[in-house]
Amino acid sequence: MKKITVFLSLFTVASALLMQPVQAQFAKPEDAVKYRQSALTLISSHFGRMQSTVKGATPYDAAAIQANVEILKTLSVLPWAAFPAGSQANSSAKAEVWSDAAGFKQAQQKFEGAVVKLSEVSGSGDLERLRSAFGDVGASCKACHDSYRAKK
Ligand code: ASC
Repeated sequence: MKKITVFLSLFTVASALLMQPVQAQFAKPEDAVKYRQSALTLISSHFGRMQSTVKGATPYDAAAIQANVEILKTLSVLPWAAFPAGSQANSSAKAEVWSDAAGFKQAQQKFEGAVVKLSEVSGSGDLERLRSAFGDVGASCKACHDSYRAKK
């Protein structure tokens, strides 16, 4: 093999290895449970704090709402790597998280997409658009909880 071919092959392999996303690593199932519950708690906090604006009880500070939704967007992708098989115990996750992995994935994507849409209108100052996009995010939270979270 020519030197350049060897170099290119090694380069390709090295690049592929380097481009692997950093996988969430959990030493114990309970570490995964703690991680996802923490992320979902933060999501609930950053979602819920916009409620009074959406209800019209607090003035719509577009810059503040937009900054908050940016945080929510970052948070929205975090919980899903923390549902490794075998981590149902001591959590509210239903068996369907694993038995219906495709449906669970779809529910995540619906939520993430709704958050992206919310981020697109959050700085607009248009309360009606904010309310509608906020409602869609809430509906996606609820839909996933109805199917994949045990009732308390
Ligand atoms: C929240 C929160 C949820 C969702 C859900 C929306 O703020 O903690 O779980 O909204 O209630 O229906």
